[in-house]
Amino acid sequence: MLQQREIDDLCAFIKARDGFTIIAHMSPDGDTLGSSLALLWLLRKLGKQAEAVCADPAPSMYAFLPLAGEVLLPSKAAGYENVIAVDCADKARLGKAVDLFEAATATYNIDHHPTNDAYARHNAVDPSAAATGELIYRLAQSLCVQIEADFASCLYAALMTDTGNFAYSNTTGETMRIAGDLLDAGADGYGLNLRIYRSTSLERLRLLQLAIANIRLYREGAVGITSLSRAEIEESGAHDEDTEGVVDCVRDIESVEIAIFIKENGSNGWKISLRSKLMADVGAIAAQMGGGGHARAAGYSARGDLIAVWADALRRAEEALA
Ligand SMILES: [Mn+2]
Repeated sequence: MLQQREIDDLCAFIKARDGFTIIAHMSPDGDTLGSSLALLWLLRKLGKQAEAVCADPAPSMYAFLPLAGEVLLPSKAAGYENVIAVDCADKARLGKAVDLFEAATATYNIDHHPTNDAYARHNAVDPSAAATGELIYRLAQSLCVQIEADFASCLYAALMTDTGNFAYSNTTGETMRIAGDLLDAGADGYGLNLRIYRSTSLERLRLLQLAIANIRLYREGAVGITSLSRAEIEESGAHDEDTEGVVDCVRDIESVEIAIFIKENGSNGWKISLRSKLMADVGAIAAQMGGGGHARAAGYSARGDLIAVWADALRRAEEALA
């Protein structure tokens, strides 16, 4: 857990300055968006000038989050002198927003990824936190800001998505205590659950149907792999973001310890998502391949034909099980 002194340093940084550009990571998820929007709300509550920036547009499932309409593409950003990166494990995760980071006079890195390489001038990194949202919550507490419903919903979404709806092994008592406080402050927990977890299109189900048909099991079912080509994604009529969750489908198979989903990105480019259930460290596999993540959830990119990428991922998974 982050020392209170480290949270106090972050408070002092914010109090002493004005003009903040918050940067969420590329291909944004619920934690980076919810945490960035909550931080934007917090800074404005303190009377500070602030903006939130992301290299990629937010997926439509997060468009209903309070302040979500204010997330700017890097080209539209004012670029304030103080930059705070949120939930970004390394500089590359800033994507095109990296120019704003490089141009800043002061930089802060608030994150919870164990692979974080402390790339900013100031770093507040806590791998024991289930979500970066937990750190933003502690920041609000330390700044003595009375939290309101909008802030609470953004942070609840951050915690909810990084813990798989408060179900993954990273969910701690602290996570639940914070979530409880957020509900008391007016977070729309049920509404967020409906929108994020219980809402799907028929096209997405058709996409899952294709992904499920492609599943192959190895090592007495301990390794499960599937893939989706561009053609299959297009055939289903689903959006690219609908591939989120495919890897979890594979992991849910009873015998599977390591689940792998290989998605075609562009010409001969593949994005590999990894999950493990109990023992295997898939973060280590991703790190070998220049990717990142945690022991239970990680990812990397690869080039080449599908057969080679598949065989390589299988070999690494087998090694991780050994
Ligand atoms: Mn996160």
